[in-house]
Amino acid sequence: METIFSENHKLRHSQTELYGGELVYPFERPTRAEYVISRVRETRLGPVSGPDEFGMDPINATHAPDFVEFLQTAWPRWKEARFKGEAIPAAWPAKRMSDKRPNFIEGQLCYYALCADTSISEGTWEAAYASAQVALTGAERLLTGAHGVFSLCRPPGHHATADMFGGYCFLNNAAIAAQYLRDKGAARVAILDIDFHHGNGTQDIFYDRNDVLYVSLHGDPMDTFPYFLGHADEAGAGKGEGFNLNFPMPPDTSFGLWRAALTQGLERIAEFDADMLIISLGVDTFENDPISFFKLKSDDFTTTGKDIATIGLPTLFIMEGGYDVEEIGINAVNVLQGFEGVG
Ligand code: Q9C
Ligand code: ZN
Repeated sequence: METIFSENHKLRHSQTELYGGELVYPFERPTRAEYVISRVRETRLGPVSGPDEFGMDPINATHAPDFVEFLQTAWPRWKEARFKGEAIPAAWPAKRMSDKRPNFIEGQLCYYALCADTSISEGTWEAAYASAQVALTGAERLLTGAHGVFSLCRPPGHHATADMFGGYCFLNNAAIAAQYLRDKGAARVAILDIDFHHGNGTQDIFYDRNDVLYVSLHGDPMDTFPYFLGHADEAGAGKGEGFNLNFPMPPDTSFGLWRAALTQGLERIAEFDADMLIISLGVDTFENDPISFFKLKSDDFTTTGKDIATIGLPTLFIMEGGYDVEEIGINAVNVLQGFEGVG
């Protein structure tokens, strides 16, 4: 399987994450992508290519142009305002407040943030842009006949909505890729999100549509981030009703329960008759992940890839979460090798 990868991921090197009342070194750090690309090379998964250039149009097809312009300019504007640290949002248009967009950069930062865990820092836009191009290049490979391709995106994307960043995400790589496939002629695209966290951004972007099916397996939002979306009764709206399917699961969920949800999700995708499948590939379901509470073991990721292969769709794997430990490389590549029938 071919891997698409950009060294520009390194331009995202924020030093601060607000976590448990402290400013810590972010869990979403450059070594994550290095663990994964090292494992891709070590296992000789296949060729590694840089991204092609698709420009801004496919980004603006999914995201609000004012939000994209904000992301592009946020860091220089923050510096101009002479704040000492990285740009961390700390106010919200909370219950019964105004939704008017403020003028000052700090106000706009809060306006476009979904939470306070994700600092904007130097190079963030450039890395997010490159990550989206990596996803688009993977999508293009499917259109030209690839059966499986791996877009090693960093930063991740599935928490980003059309007009909000957060949860370590800025541009929604999977959504951008899905929209691109639709615009280039795929009639129906399915997104299966197996990251530990619910992909609130992806769900929100496609919630009222019946041409993109969103299926997610994740930690119950009653117990974990993103807390305010991802419940089982969120089924889609309008003509999108029935095209959103959530499987929230409790703390300590092990592979047996998780795989039963996977099987049901894959059945729904087969019934949907998708032309192409996008996997939001988070490996933070791993038992030793530092911020998550599922109990998958490394071999379970191979089984997951095999299960995904059974529905026989051209599949684009897009990297999402998975933190701290070297096993994120092993686990991500296990899914890909399982899919290819190697593991
Ligand atoms: N204690 C992805 O996996 N952290 N993002 C919130 C709550 C948010 C994870 C902290 C974790 C976001 C792509
Ligand atoms: Zn995650």
